[in-house]
Parts: sequence; structure tokens; C-alpha cells
Amino acid sequence: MDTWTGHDVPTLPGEAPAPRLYDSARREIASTAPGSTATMYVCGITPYDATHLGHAATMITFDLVNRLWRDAGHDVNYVQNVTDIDDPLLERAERDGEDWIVLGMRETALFREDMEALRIIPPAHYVGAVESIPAIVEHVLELLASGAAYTLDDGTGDVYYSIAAAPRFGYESNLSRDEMRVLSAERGGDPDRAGKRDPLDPLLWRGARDGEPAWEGGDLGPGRPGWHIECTTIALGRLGDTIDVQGGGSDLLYPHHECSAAHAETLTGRAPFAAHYVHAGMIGLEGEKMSKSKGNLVFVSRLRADGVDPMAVRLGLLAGHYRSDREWTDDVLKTGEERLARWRSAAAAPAGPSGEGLLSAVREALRNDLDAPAALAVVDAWAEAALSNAGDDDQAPALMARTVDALLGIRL
Ligand code: 5CA
Ligand code: ZN
Repeated sequence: MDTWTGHDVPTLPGEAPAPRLYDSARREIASTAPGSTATMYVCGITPYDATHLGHAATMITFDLVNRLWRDAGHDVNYVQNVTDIDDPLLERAERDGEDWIVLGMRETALFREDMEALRIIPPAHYVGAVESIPAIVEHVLELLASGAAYTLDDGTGDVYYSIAAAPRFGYESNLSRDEMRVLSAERGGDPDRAGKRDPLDPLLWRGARDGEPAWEGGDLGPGRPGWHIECTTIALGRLGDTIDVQGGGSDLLYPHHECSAAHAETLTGRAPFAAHYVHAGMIGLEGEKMSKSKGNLVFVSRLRADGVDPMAVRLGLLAGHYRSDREWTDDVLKTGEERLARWRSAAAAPAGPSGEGLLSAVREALRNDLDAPAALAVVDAWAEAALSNAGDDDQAPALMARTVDALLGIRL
């Protein structure tokens, strides 16, 4: 699938170490230690509706990781998927009397535009579920052959992964079985389905049903892929057996990320699948998680159509720490707009306090588990001083603009 178009990212003087990030599995902040090429997989959209501010916040979070690794001198192999076949897409298309393929293509195109406007560095590989089906089939057959998967004997052709094949199942989300069962039922799983070996076993392959799209599955029979194996296969195919960061919103920690990591570990025999499991908090509106299924959405494209500067949206989302669940309000946007205007004026000042001092303080804040609010406070203080004619570093305004562009993705 085509990715989107990127922008030049300025390089910055001096050295920066790789960031420290909170790992959901270990429940602590730990240094990332990538090789010369850092590898990251982030769960992308299911394209049945437009990009909302929750998606934007999660994409901005991992864009910061990407920027910090680059600043630390690493190449970054970043992979993101598009779940271009799954129940929600089919349900929305059915509701609206639309072709699911057309719906998915339209919303994916809009997502790309939104990502470009928000200056998200494009992934090296942007990969759809549908185009990955042959590789997914291979993986499901491999899991069946090794006894880590089984076919239900009710004639549906549905294949499940046996979590008994994952001795450490649950290590990523740190949840009890009861908690997992509840979340599994809420988030696309089917713990009560008869015939499964364990209620928590997730679907790998759904046998063809009347009226649903289906693909050739070779020995699996016709059908379509389960959700978790999609991300496993796309990640393993583009990034290798183990990766530096597996990312997404906190709504994906269980079952999605737990199960995709378990699939990967069974397939490769190597654990942990990711050195860091990183989860962004949920953006809400009026007290509820913003979600397509609830319909309480603020769309990036709507704001853009209303003439809102995408950089103000980005600053609004960066004003809260990425791990905290937070609300999007008119005030958040207004504060983002005011900050953007102030930074723009300050970048045009003749001089300011030390630009190198500013750069190292912003780096320091961000490498500490992406503390963007602290980074914003550093730039605010610098801007206030520059606007009141404090400081005599005449190179500082230009370096400030490069710093916020390269590290925060804010183009002044
Ligand atoms: N296609 C799957 C992942 S494989 C999916 O969850 N799609 S999604 O469209 O629902 O979400 C896309 C990304 O945005 C995911 O990383 C998800 O965790 C994140 N996300 C969804 N809603 C929110 C929200 N309200 N706040 C923050 N992030 C969100
Ligand atoms: Zn995913």
C-alpha cells in the first residue's frame, strides 16, 4: 500500500542518546537500545471512518519516538498497518449501503492526508491486511502444524490459536484471567464460543460465510484473517523476529498486542517479541473515549476544513503526556493556537537565550519517556524571554525553530 509523503526533518547539532520509554510489560521506564536501525511497529487504523483526534494523538506519540531515534543517529524502520478487512468495516459498509472496499480506500486516503498535514514522518512500510493474506495463511498453517492452533470441529473452518502454546501469556498486559476474559469479550474476542480449548484463545482464520468476502486459504479453506495475526505477520515480514517497539493506543494492550506478541513468539521461538511495549493514553470527548463505535468524534479533516492550523492541533495534543488519558476540548485547541502564535513570534525575534541550552533541555525532556509537556514548557520559557528581549544569542531563534521542527514536528 502507498504510504504518505514526508517532509524534510532538520538535523540538529550535538549528540543525543536514545529515549527511555515506559514498557507496559515490565511496568517501568527503561532505555531503548536499538541497533543501527531501530525497528517499530504501530497499529494503524481500521478505515471505516475518518481520522479522529485519538488516532492523531497515538500517531504523534510514535512520531516522537521516530524523531528521537533519528536524532540519536539511528535509521528507523517503521511499519504501520491498515486493517482493511475486519468486521467493523463490513458492518459500516452494510449500514451505509456502500462497498466495503470503496469505504476503506476513501478513509485510508483521508488518513494519509491528515498524517501529512500533522507532519507525521511516514512509515517505511504501510501495509494492508488484504495484501498480506498469503503470508498470514502461511503463518496460520505453521501454527496448525506445530500444534499451537486448532480448527473448530463445528464445520465453520474457523481456526484458533491455543494460548497454552504461550507459556508466559499475560506477561505484556499483566492482567488476571478474569480481567482478560472481560476485555476479550469487549474488544472483538469470543470467550463464550463453544468448542474452544480455552475461552481466551483468539481467532486466527475465519472460514468463509455467506455474504462475507473470503480469500483462498490453501489448506485452511477459504476465509479471512483474524485481527491479531494480521499485525504479527506484517511486523515479522518487514521487521524481523524481534523489534524495538510495538506500539498503539492503550485500548490495544489486551487482547490485541498480547495475542500478536504471543503469535510471534510461537512462530519464531524468540521472546520477547518487542523490547518495549508502548501504549498511548486515550483521547476522550465529554468524558468518554473517542471512538468510531460511540460516534463522539472530532475529525482532523473537519478541523482542517474549518481552517485550523494542523500545527495547533499537534501542539494541543502534545500539551498532555502521551500516557495520560485526556480530554479534547475547545480550550485545548485554543491553547495550542496561542502557543503556536507565540512560538512563531519568538522565532522571528532578533535574539534570545542560548539556543544550545534550549536544544539540550528539550532533548532531555523528551528522552524521559516523551515528556512533551515539559518540552513545551522549556520552549515557552525561552519564547517568553526572547519576546521580552532577554538573551543575546542571535543564532538562537533559528535553532529554536529547527529544534521544534525536528523533535516535536512543529513547523513554525
Ligand atoms: N486497526 C486496529 C489496530 S491493528 C485499530 O485499532 N484501528 S483503530 O482505527 O481503531 O485505531 C487506530 C489507532 O488509534 C490504534 O493504535 C488505536 O489504539 C488508536 N486509538 C483509537 N482510538 C483512540 C483514542 N480515543 N485515543 C487514542 N488512541 C486511539
Ligand atoms: Zn494491530
